[in-house]
Amino acid sequence: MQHFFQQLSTFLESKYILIQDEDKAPYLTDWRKRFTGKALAVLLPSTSAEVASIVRLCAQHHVSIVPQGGHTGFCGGATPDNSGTQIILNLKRMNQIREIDIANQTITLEAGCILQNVQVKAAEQGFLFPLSLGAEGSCMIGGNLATNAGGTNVLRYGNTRDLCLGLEVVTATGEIWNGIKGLRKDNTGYDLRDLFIGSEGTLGIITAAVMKLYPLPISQWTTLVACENITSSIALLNLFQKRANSLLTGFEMMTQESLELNEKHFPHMANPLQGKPPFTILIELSDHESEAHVKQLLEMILEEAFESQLISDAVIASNLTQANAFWHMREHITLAQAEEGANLKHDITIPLSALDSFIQETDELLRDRFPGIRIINFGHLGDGNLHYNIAPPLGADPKTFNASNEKPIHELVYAQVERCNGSISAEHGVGQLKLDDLRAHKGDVAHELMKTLKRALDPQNILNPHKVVSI
Ligand code: FAD
Ligand code: 2HG
Ligand code: ZN
Repeated sequence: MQHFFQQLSTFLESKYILIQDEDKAPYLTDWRKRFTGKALAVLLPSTSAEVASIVRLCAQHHVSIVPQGGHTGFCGGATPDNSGTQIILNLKRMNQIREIDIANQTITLEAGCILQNVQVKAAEQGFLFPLSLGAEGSCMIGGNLATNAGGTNVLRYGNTRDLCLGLEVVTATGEIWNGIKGLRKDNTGYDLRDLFIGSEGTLGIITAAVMKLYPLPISQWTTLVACENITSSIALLNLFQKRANSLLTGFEMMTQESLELNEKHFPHMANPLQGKPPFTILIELSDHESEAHVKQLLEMILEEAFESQLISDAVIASNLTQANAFWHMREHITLAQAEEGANLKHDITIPLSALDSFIQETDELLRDRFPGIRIINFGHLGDGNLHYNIAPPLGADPKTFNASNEKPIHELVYAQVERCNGSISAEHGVGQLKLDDLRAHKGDVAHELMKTLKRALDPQNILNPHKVVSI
């Protein structure tokens, strides 16, 4: 590899080539501490041209590349394998905002921009950048695009894919595809942009993107409501969709069991609703007219919901601090699970019409077969996206429990997902975690087509091999 490093040092400063164990260590383990790998080196380029040179060099020396952003992904996509022969290409130094186009309502930014910084920059110009997720303080736009991240605003603004108009990508042969266009219409053949979005670093390296901006809402109102069951929660969603339409920007669900776990680890985050309701729903309305308008609308819908017995209690946040506290309660469930120890995640989507039967049946099957397990079920109900996570029985050692039960639990849950015509990955992607599950659930035709694309775009299989699909 001496020749490889010699050539590398001709275009990348040595301080951006990390080869010492202590320098590489922070890049080798994912946020969940679920995956750890080894790497030949961690490379930190700052321009698309440097990324392209690295890819060409890797292609020449048959070195495979693991693209990496904030390393907050849940499926091990950004973690290298254990061979010690792969390089990690971390994009964090590519963090420039290239342009904010006011008239076009777009922002052009580099892959290493941290999501929260983008939201702040957009807000400074009076715009909303609607992508929002718990990891926004450390995940990066390139990672968001590569995973097609979802988050809490999908109901109104769509997934990351829906927010993207153009991309710049370094291909597996080290060429730069300049697709940096802020166009809302462009029917010039195959959509290359959509091919790279959600490909988790297996088809190309995203170096920059043009993303949509929206006007900042004038007023937002947040409320927590209590529902007895999932059927009334969905009826409530439909009521809000009918009465508030595009003003509805958030509709998140938390079961009592998931909030109990939250309170155990974060006691200051107690649910303000009375009587520990089975389902707590967080609803957000955003308005461009006036504060009075949206408040009145919210109160009117809640009144109708009470009268129709869809809800039994409601607390409207009286100020921004309280609204933030409601959101923190929702977002801390993931952190509470991490505090509790290793858990089994199922990031699934189910058609809303099948959600009730899915939850009732799957809960029952799991509790029968794995007595004492805790079902930490919460998520983006407005999108039919559940984080249907399983924690071991109280007192059981998570690692021991998972070692013998992980496979049968996944099989049971995914069989139920299949029965309901759902998806085994709503927003977190596939990475290395769900490689086998994807093969089993995608269907042969779709899986073969994915392999055909991978072979065509990355014939040497150097971009994130054995993630998403194995060829
Ligand atoms: P990484 O983890 O670094 O990488 C993810 C994948 O993308 C890997 O396969 C990697 O190889 C590839 N990749 C990274 N950068 C590039 C690039 N420039 N070009 C090509 N490939 C690249 N996800 C959601 O969808 N919704 C949520 O609500 C949500 N909430 C979260 C809350 C918490 C507390 C945490 C820790 C995570 C959450 N996530 C959520 C998961 C995660 O934050 C997202 O998947 C995020 O988009 C990953 O971004 P990242 O920069 O950390 O990517
Ligand atoms: C969320 O919606 C994230 O909070 C994390 O997608 C979900 O912890 C999880 O499983
Ligand atoms: Zn989520």
